[in-house]
Amino acid sequence: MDSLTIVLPTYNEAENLPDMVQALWALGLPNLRLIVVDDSSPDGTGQVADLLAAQSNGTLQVIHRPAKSGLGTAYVAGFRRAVADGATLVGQMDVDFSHAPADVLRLLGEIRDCDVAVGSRYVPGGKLDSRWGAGRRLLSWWGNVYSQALLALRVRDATAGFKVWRRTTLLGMDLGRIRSNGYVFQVEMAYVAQRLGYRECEVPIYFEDRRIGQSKMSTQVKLEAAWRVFDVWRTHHRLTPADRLPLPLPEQTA
Ligand SMILES: Nc1nc2c(ncn2[C@@H]2O[C@H](COP(=O)(O)OP(=O)(O)OP(=O)(O)O)[C@@H](O)[C@H]2O)c(=O)[nH]1
Ligand SMILES: [Mg+2]
Repeated sequence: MDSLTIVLPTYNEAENLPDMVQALWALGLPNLRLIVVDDSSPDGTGQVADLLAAQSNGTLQVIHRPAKSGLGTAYVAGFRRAVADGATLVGQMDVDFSHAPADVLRLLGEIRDCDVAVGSRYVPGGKLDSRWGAGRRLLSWWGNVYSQALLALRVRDATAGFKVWRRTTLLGMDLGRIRSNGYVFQVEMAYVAQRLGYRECEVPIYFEDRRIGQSKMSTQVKLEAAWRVFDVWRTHHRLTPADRLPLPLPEQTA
């Protein structure tokens, strides 16, 4: 039976985290574990996470990092821990309710036939919150078109951050290859998975604007991210399935 560990990166999500954890526990998944990766959030998210861990019977653990160090390295740290702890499936999602907890079940339905299941805003049935202004929509759309054109990405939602990975995919990809830390992290993971020949399946999702808390998004951040996509191409465009990291023998049947 599969065991799912969801990695939850947090920076100033003290108001969202308890509700998100409750909503995930309420899914009733038998082997669900959670890993919160908090970067010493000034709003005390780390302490909130510790309290949740104390009530979790060991099913929630917290990685505390000393300073804000970016989404990408937070996920890599969480993924490594989840794999080391034996998770067969590893999830990633935002804690601000942009990703609906119930959609975890839909991603789990899809992962049976794929190596990574991707919650996608840009496949038929997927949708962006109507509260997103024209400027942000345009940037998101442009970031996608640009990434797809440069990298010939098959996934429609290049910057998707709601995914379920097979542990064998993460092991074969070799997380040590991943260089990006901000929004380009999602693009880099999608590109490396594609170059290595992993099957990526997209599930349409509705992406809601963050419920509580301040947006940390700025136009400058997105423009810079789009520029860094070129670096992703430069670093990985020669990868082929032969470059997968060989799996240790017991993993080959996992
Ligand atoms: N540990 C850690 N988590 C982060 C960092 N930056 C963002 N996060 C978390 O990553 C998830 C996605 O970040 P968001 O800030 O929601 O990104 P966004 O959805 O593009 O932007 P807004 O929702 O408008 O702020 C959230 O759970 C954040 O709390 C970081 O540097 N370190
Ligand atoms: Mg958000």
